[in-house]
Amino acid sequence: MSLAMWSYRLRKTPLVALLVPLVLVGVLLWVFLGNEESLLGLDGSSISTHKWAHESEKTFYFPYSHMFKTPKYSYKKKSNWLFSDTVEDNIPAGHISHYDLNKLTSTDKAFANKEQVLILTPMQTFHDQYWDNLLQLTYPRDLIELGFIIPRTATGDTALRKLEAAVKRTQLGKKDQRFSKITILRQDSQSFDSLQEKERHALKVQKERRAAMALARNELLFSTIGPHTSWILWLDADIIETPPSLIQDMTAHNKPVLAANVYQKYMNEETKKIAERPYDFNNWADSEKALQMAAGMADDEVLFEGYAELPTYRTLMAHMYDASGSQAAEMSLDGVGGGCTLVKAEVHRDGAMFPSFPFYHLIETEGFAKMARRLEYEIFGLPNYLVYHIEEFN
Ligand SMILES: Nc1nc2c(ncn2[C@@H]2O[C@H](COP(=O)(O)OP(=O)(O)O)[C@@H](O)[C@H]2O)c(=O)[nH]1
Ligand SMILES: [Mg+2]
Repeated sequence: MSLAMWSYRLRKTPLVALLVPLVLVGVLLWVFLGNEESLLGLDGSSISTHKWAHESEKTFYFPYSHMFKTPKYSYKKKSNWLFSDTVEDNIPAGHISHYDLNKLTSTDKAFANKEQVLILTPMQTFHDQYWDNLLQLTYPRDLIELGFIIPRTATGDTALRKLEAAVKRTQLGKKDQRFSKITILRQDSQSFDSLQEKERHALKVQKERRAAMALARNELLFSTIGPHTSWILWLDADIIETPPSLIQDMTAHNKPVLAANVYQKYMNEETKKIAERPYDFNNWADSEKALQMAAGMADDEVLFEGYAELPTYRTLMAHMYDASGSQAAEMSLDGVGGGCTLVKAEVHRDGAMFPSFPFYHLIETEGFAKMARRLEYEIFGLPNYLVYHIEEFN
């Protein structure tokens, strides 16, 4: 049909002349773009019936099209399919990830099931022995992610420099010896620069210091936990000796929260020999007396453990060590420390965090234990399974 003819028809019957091409365009759009499903699975359908993006992809393209080379998915509708192959908002491969949390396990066979472990360490000081101990763990490193949070202080700067050097050495080494991922955060919240052991443990600074530690732990946890994380191992930067099979041993107990017994090796000045003493008193089982003390406290008061001026009569795991007993012996706990404590990721995922405020008169790791209990998770400790805190000379 010539152009003159079209303009004649258009004048005579404008409606038909306009409708024909419009219907044609409509049909073409329907053929090529019909049946688009949500790529992000946000269309309200159940996750179990949800199709993976590539399964529901119905893209038409001509063989000479550049579309063969471009990534599969786009947030943008491909309405410009005919004249332009370039889609501005391309999504790189792997950009959309689906995780079925029902299939994420944390079991007594963590190693066999290839369960991923996230080791989290708030770090004020970097100790070579901490890193060496980490490297001697026998759980496969491709199943281990590491996360650190370092205070914004002068000691933190030094720790960061040393940590980065250690990370570089390990991650540039043999490929199969590398950790699967390492995250280093600088702390956003307040920190206490280089308090000496005595000052640090003085009762009057506890509430502030432990509140700051709680914030640091939360920042670290919520920035690093992933949808693939099965377990979280809280391991303080001054834990310098653990059994090589630490992760296998602790996961084998299959407990929601499980604390190892933190001891300290020190030089006994009298015998001139290395001796051992209990270190972490935050792993405890409640007592009637402590519950009564808490009941009589003002809302914002916190009950701390391990202070003579506040006798709680709680059962301290640190004092329950029996050298002749089984390493696998368990005891039920109500409070935990963060020295070496294994947590099923679902406990944190369900919302158990480290309160920086008095929670049932408890704070930080002990408050976390209380919160986990309120979420109906059980908490255990291993009185005969020892890990060692560094000896501090101050
Ligand atoms: N991010 C961060 N970590 C800290 C801070 N203070 C201590 N830490 C780390 O937190 C953990 C526990 O602290 P620490 O002072 O050893 O407590 P203690 O063992 O209970 O006396 C250790 O790994 C420290 O290196 C801080 O202000 N910020
Ligand atoms: Mg310590």
